Amino acid sequence: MVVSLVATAFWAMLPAYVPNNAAVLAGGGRPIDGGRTWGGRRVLGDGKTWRGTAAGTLAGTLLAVVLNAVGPAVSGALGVALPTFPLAAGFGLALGAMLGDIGASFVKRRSGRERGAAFPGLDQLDFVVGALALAFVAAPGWFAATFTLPVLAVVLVMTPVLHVVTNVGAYLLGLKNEPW
Ligand code: CTP
Ligand code: K
Ligand code: MG
Repeated sequence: MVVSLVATAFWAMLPAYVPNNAAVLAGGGRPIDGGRTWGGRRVLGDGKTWRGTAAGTLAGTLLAVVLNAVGPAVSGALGVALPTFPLAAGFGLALGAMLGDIGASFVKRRSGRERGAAFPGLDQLDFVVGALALAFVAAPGWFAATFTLPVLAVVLVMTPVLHVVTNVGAYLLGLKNEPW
């Protein structure tokens, strides 16, 4: 029961977990805000780029396609009926994760935090909220069937833990400038 819930939650969120990491690897180039400021501060900052956003969205969407291909084998091995992703769901999770992160940067700049500054709580959940919201809009039937209340509860507890672990890992590997 618990194994099934955790496996389902993790699998369903994988297309939302990968985009931010892909953006770290692929990011750079022209910032989305084009250097513009609002109220004396950058609208988003140099950490939100077109290339990182496109790469992250593509990576998450492609991952959903790959998960669909290997899903039956993994489901069989675990004895858990893992969800499959309609294209709209994979795309919604991936783009939503990126948009949630971008929205958080907007909030951080408005509250005076420079690029890279930590905002505990927001940093760990911004992309989850964005991913779930856009998946709900893009594929409502799939969303309702997949994210039952117990699965949602696991997602909200598990994601911050995974986020901290992957970001500390990426920092130790020299891929990220800050461990958050
Ligand atoms: N990145 C990107 N485009 C995005 C998101 C991330 O290019 N939409 C890349 C940037 O190189 C960024 C790095 O991934 O510096 C780390 O992402 P993140 O921690 O989200 O950005 P920060 O640089 O910390 O900026 P912010 O304070 O705005 O979150
Ligand atoms: K972030
Ligand atoms: Mg950061």
